[in-house]
Amino acid sequence: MNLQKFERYPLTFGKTPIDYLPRLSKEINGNLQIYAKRDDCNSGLAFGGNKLRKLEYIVPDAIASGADTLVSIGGVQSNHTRMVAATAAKIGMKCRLVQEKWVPHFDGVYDRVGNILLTRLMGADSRLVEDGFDIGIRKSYEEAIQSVKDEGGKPYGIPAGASVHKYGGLGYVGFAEEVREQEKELGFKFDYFIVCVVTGSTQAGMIVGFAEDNRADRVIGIDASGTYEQTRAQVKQIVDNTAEMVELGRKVRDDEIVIISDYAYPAYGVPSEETNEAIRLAAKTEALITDPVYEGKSMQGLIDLAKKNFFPERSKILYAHLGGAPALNGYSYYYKDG
Ligand code: 5PA
Repeated sequence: MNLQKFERYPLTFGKTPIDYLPRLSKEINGNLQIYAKRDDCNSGLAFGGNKLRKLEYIVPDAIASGADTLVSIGGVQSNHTRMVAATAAKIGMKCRLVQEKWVPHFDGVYDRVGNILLTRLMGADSRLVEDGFDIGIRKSYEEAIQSVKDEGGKPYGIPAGASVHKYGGLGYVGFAEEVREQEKELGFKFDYFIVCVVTGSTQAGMIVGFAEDNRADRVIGIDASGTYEQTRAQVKQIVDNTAEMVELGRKVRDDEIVIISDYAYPAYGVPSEETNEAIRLAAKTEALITDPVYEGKSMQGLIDLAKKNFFPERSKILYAHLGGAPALNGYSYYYKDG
């Protein structure tokens, strides 16, 4: 495998810490050891998160293209658009965003706090549109690219979640390489990895990265999209493309792609009571802050699978914490009593 041949523009601090979570482990299943890889604290740029690992491999291409404006898309409380806004500010480009009504959630300040507040603060031109949830390439996104051209600018498009971009999967191949190095220092290997999946390139990158030492099927994707078929197809497409680019040397099989769809209910961006209980438990036992859209759902999945004895006794599990906490502010009513 060859990741080194790709240019990388540093946006993160470097290796992210791996933290042991003894109180959470004991609370949910005393026979397991649960750790978190803290990609939620990976950067000083606007609270960081998983998108920066991906953007590190995309920025060199954006700069080389001669663009002056990054264009991207997400929901109103998108973490991805926050990270694109941060990247644009940091590299001195403009930023145009479309933020769609992906979530049927009606908190009065939803479009003024959390991610979108930070996005606006960093100077991005963020435009709210009414279209509903879809992880694919959208008309509104293509129109945003065109609008920059019409104004004489040079746009560089980054699709939802930086996923359906030729370099979108590379960042999380790097995550797997980093974990392998950290495992040497720790003196043990992880048996399972838990990762939230929506637009797909985070899990897809991890699958390719861990295929190198035959652990691809130990990457358990917890779907938070609520559109499992589409997400799975997108993961597969990114896996195939990324495996070829990094010269994995073999095809990743279908049965090596593991995505569990049981925790995405009631809808993308809407937490269930079980999601909220998972968020509270991680916060109360480990001060680990997860959000109602993404990490709260993968935390819920981890807790439920651990309680159901999905993992053999004494398994060591690495929960990938991908960020997203700013969105909590848009959901304050759920947590008014803790
Ligand atoms: C997101 C995505 P993928 O989209 O790569 O599958 O990652 C899922 C994910 N955790 C997991 C957090 C905190 C995330 O923000 N967020 C999107 C966004 O617009 O923010 C792309 C959907």
